[in-house]
Amino acid sequence: MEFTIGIAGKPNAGKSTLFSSLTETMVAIGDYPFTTVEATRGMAYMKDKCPHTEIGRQCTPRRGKCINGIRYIPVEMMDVPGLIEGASEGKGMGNQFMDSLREASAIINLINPISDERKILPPESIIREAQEVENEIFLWFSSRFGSDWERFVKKISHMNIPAEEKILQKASFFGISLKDVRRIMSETGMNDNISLWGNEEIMEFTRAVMTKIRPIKRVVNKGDLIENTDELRKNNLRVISADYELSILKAYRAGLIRDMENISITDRAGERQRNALIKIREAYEKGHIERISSVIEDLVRKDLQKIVVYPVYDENKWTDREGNVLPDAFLMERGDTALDLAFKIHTDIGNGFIRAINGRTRMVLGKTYELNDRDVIRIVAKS
Ligand SMILES: Nc1nc2c(ncn2[C@@H]2O[C@H](COP(=O)(O)OP(=O)(O)OP(=O)(O)O)[C@@H](O)[C@H]2O)c(=O)[nH]1
Ligand SMILES: [Mg+2]
Repeated sequence: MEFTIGIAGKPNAGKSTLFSSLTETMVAIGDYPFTTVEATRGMAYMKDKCPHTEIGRQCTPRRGKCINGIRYIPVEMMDVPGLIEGASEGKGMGNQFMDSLREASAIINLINPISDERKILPPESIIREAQEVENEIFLWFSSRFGSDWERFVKKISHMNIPAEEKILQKASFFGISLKDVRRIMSETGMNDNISLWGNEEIMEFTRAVMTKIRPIKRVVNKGDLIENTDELRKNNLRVISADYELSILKAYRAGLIRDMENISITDRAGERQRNALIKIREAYEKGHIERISSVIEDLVRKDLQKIVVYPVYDENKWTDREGNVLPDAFLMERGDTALDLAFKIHTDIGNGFIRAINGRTRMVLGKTYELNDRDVIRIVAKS
């Protein structure tokens, strides 16, 4: 899986609760620190209005699902053990699992707004909690990125490759691409002779990776316990309730609600269940807290600048060779071209690219055509 969102945060923040609700897999949840002892992966979904509604034929997704015209595009989630101050030096659950965070395309920094004394923290403390976690991740990344620097410099000094490719030799630690390296170098104006980098440059590069390529989203959990979330939201913090999300999932599974979006209650819910669900629904309607799905949607579409593209083999019927309607939904980067899509489908299709065709307008598109969100595209290639 190439696209993963990691859920990081201090112990007890509710990471596993959130993970369970998103991936519909039950993992250990506990009111004590370090319930989770290793990174766990699972599948969640990002929603998109499925283009199949435009042609009136139900799609057949190869991966993910489509319900009531909403396409659920797979996004991998990673639940990570709690991070504490000093984790980058091996405190708490240590740091071996922090390595798994570098495989994440983005990180949700889940913040617990409740103190050890079970009081609601003031906004300043909540922000400080968020900074501490980010600092630990930063320290871990920069120390690992900067490790064995002299040997690395010696190794590349004999290599006859462009400066940015030299940087990539080391930066591949972050799993980033040459395109990412180029972007960082042009936006930071750092010296491109990596042989001359010292501690300062190592930290600057790490920081650029964490802000530009691997964004960290601050999300305050347990919003169900916070009376007024205005101040938090004014400080650019998103407020959710993993507990409510999990209740909604359970209610849906038990047939107490018709759908997970609108929380429309069925006759199967008893009075107590109905009241609990109404309370949950009202919290969202008041805008006091928001659904995790909209946080993830913003993370993917706005912070990571992703778009969804639907490749097809038949531009008229929007099917693959076997007649499956809109079988794939790819997350691509804004700015990616028709050629990038061809390579994403298969290296041979990329190498044999002849032209692309827009499934809506039937217009012929060249290699450099810049993909739009929700494009339906056929690639014609030499076979
Ligand atoms: N009120 C409330 N409690 C929550 C919420 N989310 C989680 N909790 C509770 O917080 C406690 C910790 O939840 P976990 O999901 O185990 O937390 P974690 O971040 O995975 O903890 P570690 O694995 O120890 O790092 C549990 O008692 C949960 O029931 C929430 O949104 N609201
Ligand atoms: Mg946990």
